[in-house]
Amino acid sequence: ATALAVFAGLVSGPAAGASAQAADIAVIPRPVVLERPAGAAPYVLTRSAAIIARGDAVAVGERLAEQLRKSTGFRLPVRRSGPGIRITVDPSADYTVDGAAPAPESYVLDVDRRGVEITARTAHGAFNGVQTLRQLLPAWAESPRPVAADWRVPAVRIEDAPRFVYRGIMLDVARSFQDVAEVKRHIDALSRFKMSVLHLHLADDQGWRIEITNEGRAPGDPIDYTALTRVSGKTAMNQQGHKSELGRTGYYTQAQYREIVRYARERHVTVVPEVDVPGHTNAALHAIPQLNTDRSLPARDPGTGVVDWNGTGAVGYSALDERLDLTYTFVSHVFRQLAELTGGPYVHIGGDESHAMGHERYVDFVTRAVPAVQAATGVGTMGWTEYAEAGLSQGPGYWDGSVVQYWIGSGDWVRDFVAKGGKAVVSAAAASYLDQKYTKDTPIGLTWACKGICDFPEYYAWDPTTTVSGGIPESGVLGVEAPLWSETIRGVEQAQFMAFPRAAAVLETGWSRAEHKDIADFSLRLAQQGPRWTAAGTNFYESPSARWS
Ligand code: TNX
Repeated sequence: ATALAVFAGLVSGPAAGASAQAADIAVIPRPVVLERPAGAAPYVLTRSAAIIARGDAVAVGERLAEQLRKSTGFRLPVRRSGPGIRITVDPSADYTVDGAAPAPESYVLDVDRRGVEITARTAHGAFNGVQTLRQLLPAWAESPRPVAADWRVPAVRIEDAPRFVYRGIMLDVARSFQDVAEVKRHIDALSRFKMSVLHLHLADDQGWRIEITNEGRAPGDPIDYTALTRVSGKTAMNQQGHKSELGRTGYYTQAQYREIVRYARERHVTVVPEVDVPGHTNAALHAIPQLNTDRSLPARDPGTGVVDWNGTGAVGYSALDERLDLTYTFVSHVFRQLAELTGGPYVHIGGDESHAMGHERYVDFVTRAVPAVQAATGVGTMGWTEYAEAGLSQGPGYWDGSVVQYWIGSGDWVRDFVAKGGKAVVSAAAASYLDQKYTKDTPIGLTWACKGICDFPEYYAWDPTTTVSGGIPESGVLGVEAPLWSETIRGVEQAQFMAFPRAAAVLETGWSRAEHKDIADFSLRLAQQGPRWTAAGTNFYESPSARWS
């Protein structure tokens, strides 16, 4: 609380002025409405406190209890009635968010001396309210071990709803593997900031990370899918040109992958699995001989267990053969299993940087592969910018559930894609890539996207409707994402160092209203995340752009 006094005089409100957040309340992402009733006393959580929940609120209450039992050492039973922290999920709950009808993920949170009240129409809304409550408690609330603290929650009224449903973070576990426990730590640390999508980049040139079985193979399909992980689960990025250690090898069994999906779902995070095709496919090509023809581009020998990489970011050298029927058999089988394992609304087919193929061959591939994947999975497809360049000839039905993920390139194609009914997820490399160095002195990371300083202010100062050149309408934006590529990044602590604080900036961009975004206000709120990350054991970069408390 000492640092709070220092900042109290410095709080500069957002453009809206009147609703500036008080310095001792520092919620990220910034809620739509936050009011402090004058003179109201705080709620104090004590040893005898309980969490009150029924029906769909019980699971949300149990999640909160799990964390607070660890940090407070209190028993915190989840009960059906009584005083304490009350969580209500009711599809017809009567409340408004800044005067508007409640959107699906919305919630209201009231705190006064008598207790805490979180009300939402959906469990996801209540979960969001709980993430806000965690940030109203002292930082020690994030501790994995009991701490003696003054567990007070300031009296407040919050009304909140997200601007976009898709607020994503991508982990590249292909270049360097992260195991189930590491992925769970990412889900924990990121869902605190209301991340709603975890995009897993599961296969690339350097490795294949998800078990695919031969079950349900199409008649006559000669491929042994188990070779994907048996061979390419043992390869990873090498360190050429970098100080990084060797990339980590490994893969998820289907049971482990299901465990990730279950863990994510419990925290209202949707998993979007990506297998990158037709480029970035060296790992598949060298595991499956039948995919190699004179038109596929070279499968490299992993030899030492690492795949060569020239250190400058060589990509786009590998490709599936777009003329081969078996290519589509392969793609359909892989994505059908992935969709079944995931149960989410999208599969991501990658589609980036198929440089060696040339445009025409690439368009032929996408034109045939996308409908095949949609038919095999029954869910929507996502692809990187380039896939918009090929999708233009697709027929009826194609655009429903089709999402383009903008990372770089021409805005024209993306705008056209959206105009036809597709949606965009915006993750412009220069404003959201978590693998880029913060400064030239950052010991890990790449530098190609983000020249000079690539710190949280740069990753905060953008809007998904204007970042794509020419602009896209708000209704065409599904949301935002911050991808964490791992050519140079090893394991969860290094990943957290690159993600925080920048991921918090991108997730606020996905959640908060554009007119409420204010870098001075954000920097003050961000500074107060420092002790929370420290208490939680989450690594972060102490950016000189914030005055860490
Ligand atoms: C470009 S972004 C890539 C990735 C690399 C990344 C490194 C995109 C769709 N493709 O293959 O990992 O740059 O920053």
